[in-house]
Amino acid sequence: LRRTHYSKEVNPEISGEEVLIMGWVHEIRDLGGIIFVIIRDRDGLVQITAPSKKIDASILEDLRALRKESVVAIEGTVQDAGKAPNGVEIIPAKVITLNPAKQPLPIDPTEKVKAEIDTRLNSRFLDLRKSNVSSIFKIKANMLKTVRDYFYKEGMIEINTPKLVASATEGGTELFPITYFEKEAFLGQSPQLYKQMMMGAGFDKVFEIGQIFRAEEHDTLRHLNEAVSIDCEISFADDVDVMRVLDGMITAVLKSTKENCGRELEVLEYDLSAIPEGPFPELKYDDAIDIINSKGIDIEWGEDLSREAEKALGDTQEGFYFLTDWPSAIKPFYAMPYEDRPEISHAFDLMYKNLEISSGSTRVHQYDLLVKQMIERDLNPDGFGSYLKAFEYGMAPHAGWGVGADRLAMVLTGVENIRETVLFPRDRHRLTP
Ligand code: ATP
Ligand code: AMO
Repeated sequence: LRRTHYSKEVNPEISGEEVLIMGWVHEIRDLGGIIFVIIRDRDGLVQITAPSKKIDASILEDLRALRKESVVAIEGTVQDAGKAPNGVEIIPAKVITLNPAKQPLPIDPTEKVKAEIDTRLNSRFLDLRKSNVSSIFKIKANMLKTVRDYFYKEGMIEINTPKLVASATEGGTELFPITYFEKEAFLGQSPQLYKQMMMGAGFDKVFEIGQIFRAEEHDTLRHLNEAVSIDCEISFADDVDVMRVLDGMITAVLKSTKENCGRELEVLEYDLSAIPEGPFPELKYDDAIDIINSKGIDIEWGEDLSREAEKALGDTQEGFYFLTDWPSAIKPFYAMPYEDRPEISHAFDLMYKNLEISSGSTRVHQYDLLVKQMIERDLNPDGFGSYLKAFEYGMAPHAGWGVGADRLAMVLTGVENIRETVLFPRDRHRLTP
């Protein structure tokens, strides 16, 4: 028994041919004189049409015995049919159930009955059979491929750094502690320290696409406890240089989504907004504070943007924009302060409306300044020995950023809840499936 065609390959061009398709029973309509069965595979739907006068009684019986979401193989002849998906139907000659689905189903993949996201996630394998759900992951896969192609074209080397680590990297978010034999260890929050050490290793330009773990207690539509981060680090570069690498990457991703994922966007009923060309607009932190204050939101210079502030600011911006020149005190120890105005740093965030997509900066490459900045943030330099060592023996000046891949996928698909962009999301309450 061997599949000959995917559903999308069953089209009027092969009318008259014998085919064998395999997939899931999407729908059964028994009108007495005629039975319609819709079969679904990864790529779409195909209709099986069985007029009782023309078809063997035993085949009609097999069709009537089918249950929704069972896995089947159907052999038959393709013929033109205006009203069917793809403009063709299959007249069945053989119907084989490869694996029956238990009934009733925990959720309805045809979406006649809508389910809440929690119910859907509990039966995620079934939920993922829906084309509007799988479309998100096809777009995300295309995004990751485009990102990789872009980095390779830019001459960057792909790296994999440890996710079992000995210390924190990002202030503010919490770490997940684990037991590492007789030592305490943590799940990595960011490849930050390792990608910087690679600048000391002379790799010049590196990138990594990998999991990050953050013990964020709060439950929002944009935070996960396990996320995917797209990280890059470039030697002999500053914040402005890496901002151009970043907006170049975002533009490449937007273009390729429009080019390669038209069908998926259609299924999602999402019209990807106009693709920005050239450098994205920049807004200084100082000016952002003025705008936010002018909207009646009280926020002092030096504070991080509250959710309310991000929203008010986002309302005044179109699409992607950089927030630059952040107060040094609210940026991590590795961000480079301005020489003439050390209270602000060469650090930026990339925003899409009110959603933070990326953070980056020119990094501190001088050992003494790095240690000073750690101490100012109540971090003990002793805990960073192997990282700091790389700054004593010839560290190239460098800059870089990290993009939340799942957040970027939200922008590409128009979904409001970050959980929609992750196959098996990990949030404050969910550790299974
Ligand atoms: P980053 O990756 O830099 O942490 P982010 O987009 O995750 O960026 P945060 O800085 O974590 O954003 O938080 C942005 C805003 O989200 C905060 O200023 C606050 O309004 C809200 N927020 C953060 N932490 C919490 C929390 N524990 N509970 C509720 N809201 C929070
Ligand atoms: P930051 O902490 O801002 O910076 O993280 C970078 C980007 O990762 C995404 N992100 C998340 N996405 C989902 N859930 C989360 N809990 C979560 N936390 C972060 C966001 C964010 O902008 N080392 C620096 C990057 C650098 O400077 O190179 C860092 O980790 O989109």
